[in-house]
Amino acid sequence: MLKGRLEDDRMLTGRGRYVSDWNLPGQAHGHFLRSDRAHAEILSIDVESALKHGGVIAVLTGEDLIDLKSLPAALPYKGRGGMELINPGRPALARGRVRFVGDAVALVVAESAVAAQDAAELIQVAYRDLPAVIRAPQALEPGAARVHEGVPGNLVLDYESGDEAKTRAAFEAAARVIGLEVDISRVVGNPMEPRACLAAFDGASQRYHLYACTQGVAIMRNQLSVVLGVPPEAIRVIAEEVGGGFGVRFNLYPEYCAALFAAKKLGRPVKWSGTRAEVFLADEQARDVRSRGELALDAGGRIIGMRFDMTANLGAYLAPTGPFINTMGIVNCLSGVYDVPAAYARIRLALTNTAPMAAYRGAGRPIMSYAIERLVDHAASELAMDPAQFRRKSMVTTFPYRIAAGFEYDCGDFVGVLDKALRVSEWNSFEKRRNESKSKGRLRGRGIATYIEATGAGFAPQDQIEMRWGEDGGLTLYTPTHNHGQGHETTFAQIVGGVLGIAIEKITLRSAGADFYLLGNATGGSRSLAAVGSVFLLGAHELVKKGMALAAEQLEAAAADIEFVEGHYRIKGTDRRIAIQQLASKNPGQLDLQYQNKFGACFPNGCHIAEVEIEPETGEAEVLSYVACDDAGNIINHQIVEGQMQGGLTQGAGQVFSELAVYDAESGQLLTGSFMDYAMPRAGLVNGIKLVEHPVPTKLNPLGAKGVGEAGFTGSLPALMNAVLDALRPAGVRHFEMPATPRRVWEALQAVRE
Ligand code: MCN
Repeated sequence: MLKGRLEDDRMLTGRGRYVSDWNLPGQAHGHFLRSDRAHAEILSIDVESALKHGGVIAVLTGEDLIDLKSLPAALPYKGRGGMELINPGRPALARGRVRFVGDAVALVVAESAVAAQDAAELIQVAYRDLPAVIRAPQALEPGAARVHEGVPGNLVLDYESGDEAKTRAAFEAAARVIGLEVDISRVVGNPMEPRACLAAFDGASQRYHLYACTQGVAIMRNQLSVVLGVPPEAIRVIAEEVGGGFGVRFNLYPEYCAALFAAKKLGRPVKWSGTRAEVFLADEQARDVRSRGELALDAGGRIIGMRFDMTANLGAYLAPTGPFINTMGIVNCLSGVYDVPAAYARIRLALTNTAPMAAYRGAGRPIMSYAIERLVDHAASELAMDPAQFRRKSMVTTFPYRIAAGFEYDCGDFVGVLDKALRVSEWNSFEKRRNESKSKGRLRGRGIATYIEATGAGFAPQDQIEMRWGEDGGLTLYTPTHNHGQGHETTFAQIVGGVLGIAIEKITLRSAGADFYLLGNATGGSRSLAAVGSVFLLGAHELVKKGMALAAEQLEAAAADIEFVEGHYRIKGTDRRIAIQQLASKNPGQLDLQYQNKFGACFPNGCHIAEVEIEPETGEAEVLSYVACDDAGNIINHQIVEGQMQGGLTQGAGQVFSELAVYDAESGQLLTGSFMDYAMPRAGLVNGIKLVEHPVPTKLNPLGAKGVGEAGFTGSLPALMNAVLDALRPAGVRHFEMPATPRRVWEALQAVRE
């Protein structure tokens, strides 16, 4: 069995080339001056002193960048009553107004990064402060301060999904209605590598070159083409190693546009390496949705209707994918794993004076799974029913199943997944463990959550791949996706190597883009394996076919007499054969292949069960066990999938137990702008992890695979919070919002004691 991943050796020995490792001759360095206030009119910007500072080459402000277009953000669908998304636009540098703390106001370009930073401090900006709005519900209140003049009531879209009237009728007919309001808290993605870029313009070819952190070069090139107003062919985007994406490296950012503009204007490459503080202030953030959910139940306790009323915080400007993530991204599995005849969701998308919001691991799906599974759990508790049995009553059992609003689930075994999770978690003996904890003065809770995801359908119409042979018989695979921790170099090589019968060490994976482009989707939506991996599978078979005629010529036989066995073309019934690598070496270029196809969404699902123990005197919670039973269809690499699940569920635990991005409600300052105030999860946070597979292969792609990259997060967010609530309920706590930090838990317990 393969030990580790192909990419590990390079990464662990410091041979990965991240964005800041790139340098170009004659490069200058950039530093961004950022707004220190949430909302203000820019009265004047005095750059005189900065320009006089040693080493400074230029200072650019929004007015200098007037020729750049707004960053794009659009939706292919409308909202309630045909409402169109309002995009107020986002300039690369603030123009006239700043709208959140961290909004880039000026770009200083100097001979060194230090000189650029020092000079930025000499820029005098005269502001006239304006009132700021921070949370979405407040932004939507009548009379709230407007973030953009062109967006009345700060509402960019009133979105709906499902059948409102049918759902209303289901609620009218219900024996009982149970509701719950929850906050899906705001988080900062925090990849290991802060954002960085190296921007250059080649006057001879009139082409822009951008080295940047990205989850896919093709999407960044297309978004840049809109802002720069040049065709995509005039832009080259290069990314080798990217230190984590987690969704917040999917979109184009304004800093990259400003740096490219400066590089062209100044005739010198411009390099910018952001800091952790800038990650907190100016990376896209995520979640921050308030959801009021309701279940309609029949007399037997079966769910007959589900509805949600949500407000989503989109930040100060629309991030390119922000509106999608906060509409379709949330509701596409609106009723979860449940067979609910009537479902409806309304989501109001509001602008606020905070950092723009878009994707973060799960991209909307954890919002839905959290809203559903907290609500379902609450209902079970209200009805004094076992939460697993309550869920089982309403689960989808026959496939294909079209949910009331959204996709058709092609296959699954939700009840089987639930039963396996119950068994492995020793569900039935929980009371014994709870009593043991009680005897030690601790509160033990058990949380269960089911989830289902529609993994990314993909924005691009096709996924193209290419395979090129080297002289040494090595094969290079080119892909539109980008590998930044998911292990694609290993799994894609396993797929292609398996078909071609060549050792995976002979296969290299590259993101297309450095010298040519492939049409296709970036890494996102946990679709790389199921969608692009499937194209590699079919492409590899196509490549074998392509070699038949060449092999026949080589072996001096009729093509019909050739077969392909274990990496060799062989004349049937003889031992005369030639290895595919040898054939490729002898015929340079002739066995290379470009291939394309498109595979859309599929539906990974699972049931997660966690047990937590809380020390009431300190409020500290410990995750004692975590069972994740997941249906990821056929699995290519079990070790990588385990890693993805562990990473995802620990990230979810981070949001449940410690992470929270807080803006001051009055001043709009980010109060959690560093790791001193924003606590990332650590490896020991979730103990006793047991990962159980329950594969139901899908026919939606030739691998029969479903995505796993985000599943851990989507399952763990509600499972862990349900466990916390289950521990706190017997002590009298009825309502509790994330994060379950010791202080907040202690305060909640204290409040009921009092
Ligand atoms: N895999 C498999 N069998 C399956 C499904 C997946 O062997 N049935 C393997 C794949 O081949 C791949 C890995 O598991 O090596 C994840 O595959 P997939 O579910 O297709 O997800 P993507 O590769 O598209 O990754 C994207 C997903 C997302 S959207 C986020 S966000 C995220 C995540 O992956 N960001 C990550 N995991 C991350 N992991 C790391 N280390 N860093 C990030 O930034």
